[in-house]
Amino acid sequence: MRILLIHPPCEEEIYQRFLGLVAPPIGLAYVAAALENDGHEVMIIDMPAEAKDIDEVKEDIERFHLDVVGVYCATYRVNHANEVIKTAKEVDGGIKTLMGGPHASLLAEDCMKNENLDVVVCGEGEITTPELIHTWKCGGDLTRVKGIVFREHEQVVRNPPRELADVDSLPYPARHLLPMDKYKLFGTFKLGTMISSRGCTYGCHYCSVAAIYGRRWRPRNPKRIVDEMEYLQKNYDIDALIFMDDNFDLNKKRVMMLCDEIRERGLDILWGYQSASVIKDEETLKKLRNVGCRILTYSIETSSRRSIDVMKKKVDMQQVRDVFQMSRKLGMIRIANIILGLPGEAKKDVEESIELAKALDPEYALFFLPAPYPGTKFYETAEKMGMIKELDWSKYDTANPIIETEQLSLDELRELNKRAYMEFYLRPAIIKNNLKILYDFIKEGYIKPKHVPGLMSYVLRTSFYLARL
Ligand code: B12
Ligand code: SF4
Repeated sequence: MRILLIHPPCEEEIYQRFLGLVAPPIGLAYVAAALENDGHEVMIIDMPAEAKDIDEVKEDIERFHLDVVGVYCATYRVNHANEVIKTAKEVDGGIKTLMGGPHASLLAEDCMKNENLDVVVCGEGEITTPELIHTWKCGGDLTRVKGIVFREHEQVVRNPPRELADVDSLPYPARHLLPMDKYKLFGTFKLGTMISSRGCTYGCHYCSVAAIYGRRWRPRNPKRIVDEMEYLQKNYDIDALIFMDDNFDLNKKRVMMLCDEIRERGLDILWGYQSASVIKDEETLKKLRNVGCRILTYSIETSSRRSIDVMKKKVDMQQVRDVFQMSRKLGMIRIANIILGLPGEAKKDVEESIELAKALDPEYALFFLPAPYPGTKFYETAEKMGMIKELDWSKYDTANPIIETEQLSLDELRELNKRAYMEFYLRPAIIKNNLKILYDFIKEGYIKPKHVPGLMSYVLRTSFYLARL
C-alpha cells in the first residue's frame, strides 16, 4: 500500500525559538520502518521542518495517489492534525485515515468525533499499524486488531490494548524518509536524535507518558544503542546527537555501561540528553563528559517544595544546585527547564523560580507555563477545581497560560513568563557563559567555520525576539 505519514505543525515552537532546535518526529519514523519492513511504500512529510502549509500537503496527497494517510497528534498539534485528516478525505474519500501519538492515544474517542478519521492507533505503533493495514488490505476483521479505536456501524469501538514492543528488536527509525538536513540544534549543528529507552517509572501528575504506558521503563541494550550511534554518524554525518528518551538516566549503571561502550569503540561524537533523574555524582558526570556528552537538559520544573510535592516530581534542590556547579566545571552546556505558576503558586513562588534559574546560571533556561493535558491526573484535578481557563488545545504548548492559580490570573502568568525570559537572558552572565562554551567548543573542534553563519543567524533571531518581549 502507499502510505503517507505526516507531522503537523503547532502554533509556537519554544525549543526552536530559544535553542534553535528542530527535531525529527522519530515516532513516525519508527512506524514507517515497521511498515517498510512489511513491504509498503511509505513517505513522511514533516510540515514544520519542511515549512509546508496545508495547501502544499494537499498537492502532495493528490500527486502521491495514496491508500493511507496517518498523522501524529500531540495535544498542541490537534487542530492541524484534524485539518490534515480532512484534507486527505477531500482529495480522495477512499483514502484511509489514521491518527497516533500522545493526544490521540489518551483521547481516542474524542478524536473520533472527526468523522473523516477512520482509526486511532493507541500507544506504540510499530506492531499495531502494519497489522491494521494488513487487515484493511485483506478485508479482514478490525475487531481483532489490538490497540485501535475505530468506527463500526456508526459506533466507536475500542479494542483491547496492544502489549508493549520489545525495544531491542525494533528496526531503526526510517530516517531516510525524513528531511535530515533540516534538523538542527543551536540553529547550526546538524542534529540526529535517538531513543535509548521508552517510558518512565515516575508518576508525575502532569505527564502523558505515565498516563499512556503506565509506570514502566524499557531500556535498550547499550551495545545496540552504540551501534545506532555509529550508524547515525556514518550515514547522516551529524554534528550532534540528542537522546530524546522520557527518562534517559533512570539507571546509572546503564549510563555507565553506555559510556564504556562508547569509549571502547573510540566513537567521537558530541551528544547530550534530557535528564529526568539527574545524575548526581561528579565521577559519572566526568565519565559522561569524557565520551562526548556535553549537552544536558535538566528538568528542574519548579523551586517550590509544595509544587514539587503536589505534582509528585522527584527533585532534590540541593542536588540540583550541586549538579549544575559540577557540570559547569566540566564544560557542559546546561539547559534548565522550569515551570512557572503551578497550582498553589503565588507571585512570590514564581519570582523564586526565576531567581533560582538565575542562581543556577545555566547557559540556557526555558520557562514553561503548566498545561494540564487531557488524560493526566493534573487535568482531572485542574478540571475538578475549575482552574482551566483556556479550552483551545492549540494553546497547550506551555508558552500560553492555561490554568489560573488561586493567586495568579492568566494575564499575570503571561507577564511573569515574559519577565522570566527577560530577567534570565538580559544578564551579562549569559554572555560570559556562552562565550566560554563557544571558546571551548571551537578549541575542541565541535564548532567549525561552516557552523558560524547558522549560529550567528540563530543568535540574532533569538536576541531580536527577546528585545521585542
Ligand atoms: C522528544 C520530545 C520532544 C522534543 C522533540 C519533539 C519531536 N520533534 O519529536 C522537544 C524537546 C522539542 C519537545 C518539546 C515539547 N514537548 Co515533547 N516530548 C518528547 C518526548 C520525550 C519523546 C517523543 C518521542 O520521540 N518518543 C519516542 C517515539 C517512539 O514515541 P512516540 O512519539 O509516542 O511515537 C509512537 C506512538 O505514539 C505511535 N505514533 C506516533 N505518531 C503516530 C502516527 C500514526 C499515524 C500512528 C499510527 C502511530 C503513531 O507510534 C510511535 C512508535 O511507537 C515525548 C514523550 C513521549 N514519550 O511521547 C514528549 C511529549 C510528546 N512532549 C510533550 C510536551 C508537552 C512538549 C512541550 C509542549 C512541552 C515542553 N515544554 O517541553 C514542548 C513543546 C513542543 C514545541 N512546540 O515546541 C508531551 C505531549 C503531551 C500531549 N498530550 O500532547 C509529551 C508526551 C511529554 C510528556 N511527558 O507528557 N518534545
Ligand atoms: S519524569 Fe518525565 S517522563 Fe517521567 S513521569 Fe515525570 S514527566 Fe513523565
